[in-house]
Amino acid sequence: DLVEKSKKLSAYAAVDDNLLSTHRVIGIGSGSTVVYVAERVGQASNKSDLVCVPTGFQSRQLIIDNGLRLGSTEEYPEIDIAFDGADEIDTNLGLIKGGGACLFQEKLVAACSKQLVVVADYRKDTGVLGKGWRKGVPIEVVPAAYTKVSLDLAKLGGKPVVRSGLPAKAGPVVTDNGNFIIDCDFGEIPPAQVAELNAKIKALVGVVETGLFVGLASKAYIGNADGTITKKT
Ligand code: DER
Repeated sequence: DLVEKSKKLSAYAAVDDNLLSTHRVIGIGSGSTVVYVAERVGQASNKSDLVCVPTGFQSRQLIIDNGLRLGSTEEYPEIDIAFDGADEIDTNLGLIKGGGACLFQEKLVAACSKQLVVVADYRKDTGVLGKGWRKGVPIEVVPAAYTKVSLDLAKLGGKPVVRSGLPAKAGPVVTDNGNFIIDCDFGEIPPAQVAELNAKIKALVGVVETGLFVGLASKAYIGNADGTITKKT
């Protein structure tokens, strides 16, 4: 279908344009679009020289399934280039991430990387964060703190909802790091206000990380329904 085609289009173009023979340590993100990134990296002629750092269990499986060497953030705190998906992308390349509940390790890999290239289908190119098809900013919280953080988020003007594991699992989603996810709807967040909101959320006791990625993405490849690609820097 058109969405799936645009995911593959963006991922292949991003890897073909940006993965250089000088790159050794590659960050691999989470979600359905990066499946094509791992596939394309797995086709690289110098794949045996590469080591790939995952952003969670699903990402780890993608690396293994594509015959790529697996590394960790502990071993490789400096990454040459990372490829990852996004839920929403604004005009400043600010992102909402975390739809797949992998945002902590995604932000850790992004912070370790010299450059982060985002790959996405056209539904993500919202221009302003908070307009997307998923509701809210994903926030990873320590389970013991989730009710306290929910109260604090409401005071910040948000509408917090703990992400349920249903139908797969009764009770909250538990992340690869053993934490909960709160999706908090703040409505539309103008690009100029994303950094401030991120800082306020991050300062709350019990918050591990937010799905607001500010100043981390260096490029974005958007696959369009008509088969073209929009490149943003
Ligand atoms: O959780 C994330 O941030 C992932 O990157 C995810 O949101 C991207 O989703 P998709 O590539 O499956 O659309």
